[in-house]
Amino acid sequence: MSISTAEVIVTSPGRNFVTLKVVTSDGVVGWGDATLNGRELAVASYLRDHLASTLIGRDEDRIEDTWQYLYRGAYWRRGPVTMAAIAAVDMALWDIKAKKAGVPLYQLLGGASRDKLRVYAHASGNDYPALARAIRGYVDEGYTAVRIQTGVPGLERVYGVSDTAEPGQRYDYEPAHRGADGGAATRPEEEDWDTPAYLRHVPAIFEKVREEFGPELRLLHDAHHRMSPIEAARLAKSLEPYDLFWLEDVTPGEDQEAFRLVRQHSTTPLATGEVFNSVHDYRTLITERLIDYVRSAPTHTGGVTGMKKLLDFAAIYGIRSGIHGPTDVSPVGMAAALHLDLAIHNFGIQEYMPHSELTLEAFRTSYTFDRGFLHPGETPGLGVELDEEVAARHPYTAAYLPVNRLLDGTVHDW
Ligand code: EZ4
Ligand code: CO
Repeated sequence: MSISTAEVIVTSPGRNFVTLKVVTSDGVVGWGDATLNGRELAVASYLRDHLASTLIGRDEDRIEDTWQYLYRGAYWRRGPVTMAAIAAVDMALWDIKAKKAGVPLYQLLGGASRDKLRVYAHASGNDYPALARAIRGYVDEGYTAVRIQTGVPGLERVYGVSDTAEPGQRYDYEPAHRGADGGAATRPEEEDWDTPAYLRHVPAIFEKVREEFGPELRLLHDAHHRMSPIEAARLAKSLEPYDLFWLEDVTPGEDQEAFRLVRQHSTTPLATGEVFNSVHDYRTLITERLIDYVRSAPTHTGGVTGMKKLLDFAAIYGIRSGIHGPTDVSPVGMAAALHLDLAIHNFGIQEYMPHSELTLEAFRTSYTFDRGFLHPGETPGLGVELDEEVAARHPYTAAYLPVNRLLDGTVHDW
């Protein structure tokens, strides 16, 4: 048997997604996610214009060979666009293989290593009362781990804080913005940033959260790449009394050696890697044990095959998974993450930002959520199918992540 067609579907049911549909000569359909937030069409072109024709006639069962063909064979290696494109092909082939075997994908990855997957939710608020309401809502729903993002006095809009922090609307945080009236954006919006104000404010918020919610709730925080190494060290140290599950992206990840300084000063567990796209991006971080959790997602790291290489490498050093699960990873990419999470031994936690109703009308999922835990489900394959009619009703609408500036106008990391 062989691959007959490989079609790219770009759709915007609530937000933009790039999906690959692979069909075999005997009619088995496989789905892959290649969504790269704000750069969707670059990946769609890579898939359509450069990969699709090379897939036709290939044996769909040769997943590792196809991965190496696309990775080594392109000569130009790595990078977010390339690795998202490879990810979509890889996921689709794993989906097909598991459907043909009649088993959920996690069975082909070694079977379940646990019964359910602990997830963390996103709680945010511009001020403490709004944040506390959001946290309370999650605790009441059974969540055992919550990411805390707070507004900072003097800054109008801060990363990770929902514009609609009312109870019941707290899933609305979405960093990519369309243009006026929900139409196509022509350029990114801009946000402002002040590191000293942030460093003063965040520990005070965590102190209140610990006081109100007690010692057991797992607390996480995403610093989103904004600190210099010494500022990052100060933040990690100042949060130590509040016993974080992890502190994420304290400093831009491409400077791996910078984490040595943070590590020397603090025992706060560190997570990084959502913008990485291969195991090589982590080499120093992992071999020197400078982090505790790898944050890559299958969608951005060469699919199930790319992630398995990374997760196994991390496991040797006792480093665990904390797979990126924002709404800009499609339900197909989310399912790939959940099957890996269930199968690997070094699972840590899974990020969970539920998709909007509109997104879930287009992507029919079989993963399930119960009181703070997810399970990928028992449907053969990944367990997600795209309804192409719904997809066709929601055409691509340009949307971009914001650009960040310091208060004097200097461009800063977002
Ligand atoms: O900014 O997914 O941990 N989660 C994050 C996300 C990322 C977006 C970028 O597309 O940092 O909110
Ligand atoms: Co993050």
